[in-house]
Amino acid sequence: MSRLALATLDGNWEHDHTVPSRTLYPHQWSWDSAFIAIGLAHVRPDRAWQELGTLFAAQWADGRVPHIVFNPRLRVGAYFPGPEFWDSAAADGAPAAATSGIVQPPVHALAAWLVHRRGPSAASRAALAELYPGLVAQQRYLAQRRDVAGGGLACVVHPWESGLDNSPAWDAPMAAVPAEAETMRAYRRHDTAHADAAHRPTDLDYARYLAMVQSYRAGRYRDDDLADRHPFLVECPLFNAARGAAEHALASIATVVGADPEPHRERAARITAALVERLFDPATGTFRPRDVRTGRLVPARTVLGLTPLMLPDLPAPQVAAVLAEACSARFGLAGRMDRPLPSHDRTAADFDPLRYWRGPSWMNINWLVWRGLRAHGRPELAAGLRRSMIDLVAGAGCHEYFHPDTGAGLGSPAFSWTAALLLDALAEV
Ligand code: 9WN
Repeated sequence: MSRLALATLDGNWEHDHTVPSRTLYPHQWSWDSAFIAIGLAHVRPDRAWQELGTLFAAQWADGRVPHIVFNPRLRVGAYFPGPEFWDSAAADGAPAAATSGIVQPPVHALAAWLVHRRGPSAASRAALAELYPGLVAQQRYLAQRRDVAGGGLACVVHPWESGLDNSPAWDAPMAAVPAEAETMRAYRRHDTAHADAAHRPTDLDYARYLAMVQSYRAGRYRDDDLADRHPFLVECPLFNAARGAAEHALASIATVVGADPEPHRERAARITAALVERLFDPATGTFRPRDVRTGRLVPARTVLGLTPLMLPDLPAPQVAAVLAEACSARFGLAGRMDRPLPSHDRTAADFDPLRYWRGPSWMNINWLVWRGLRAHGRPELAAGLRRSMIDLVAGAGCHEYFHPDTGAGLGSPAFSWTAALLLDALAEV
């Protein structure tokens, strides 16, 4: 199995980065590269550092790490929306490389720390020292430019920033974004040429995705006055838990590179407190995204609500609540479980086992929860989840996502983060 994973990563290597998938996603993606680096650390450590280095070479002057770095060698139309749609060159502080203007969950500091920990050496310490200022700037950007509500949490301005594009979590806030499916007649979607359209977001979803990019792009991707002019502003539990986990990782990195870990610990504590304060609903015992435009928590109970478990300092009552939700029939976590966690509540009326982030199981989310279970001293549950992840890939291969009941592979068949995180799961007992 590790041979298949390695072959998948090697096959997706592209001169200085790894593509998530040769067909569907032929450029470099931000959080994919972090997960990929975690896996590469086991088999190709030099490449792990190069992966992160290439991504951070495209960091914007304001600290944002773009969600896509476009490969200039590819033909126009290799992915939609491509560099011409994003037009990053027209924005202040954009790098020389063409990129998107939005971000993804900041899991990179955690990745850098894990890559180093896998094989500490003079070279890994030098790599950490080189990345550290960029990782700090990434966090500063999110804290200072994206805290639209002023409560200590960063907003996502687009569902693509969450990484869980068409999660039912975004249905309510997306409904307020004016757009019509017919707009898509003017464009050519790339995803539906390579994957089953019935598994992908709909044309109406895509029309709204484009409208949100156009709104942000019209302001040259500036973040001032977002509350007055942007149609989608949501505080996401996964995105903010990743920020907190990043500060914990930065505290560890700081001790290696000779910086002060204390400010990172303080920020981590503030993020965890804000997450509990703003996104935990005591009535249902769940973490849910907050729509900043309406002030309300979204109704859907998705797997996003389990991800704060990745925070080592999550308070005991919230740990207990997340575990109760995870072990309920909604998600099915257990010491012995047939399939990993689905992306959405199995008991919900809109649970869809085939459509992208609306039901299928994904390795990265399961991996994040697995780490959380270990951090919070639940080895039995962690072992059950790990076994289910390994069995899934053993049965279906390194697919992008999986049918949550049958385990059948869906989406791209040679997907990088599935391969990378499998390597990590295999290595850590
Ligand atoms: C848009 C690359 C990316 C992942 C996301 C996943 C999907 C893109 C798309 O693919 O999003 O960014 O075209 O659907 O949702 O998490 O980073 O693998």
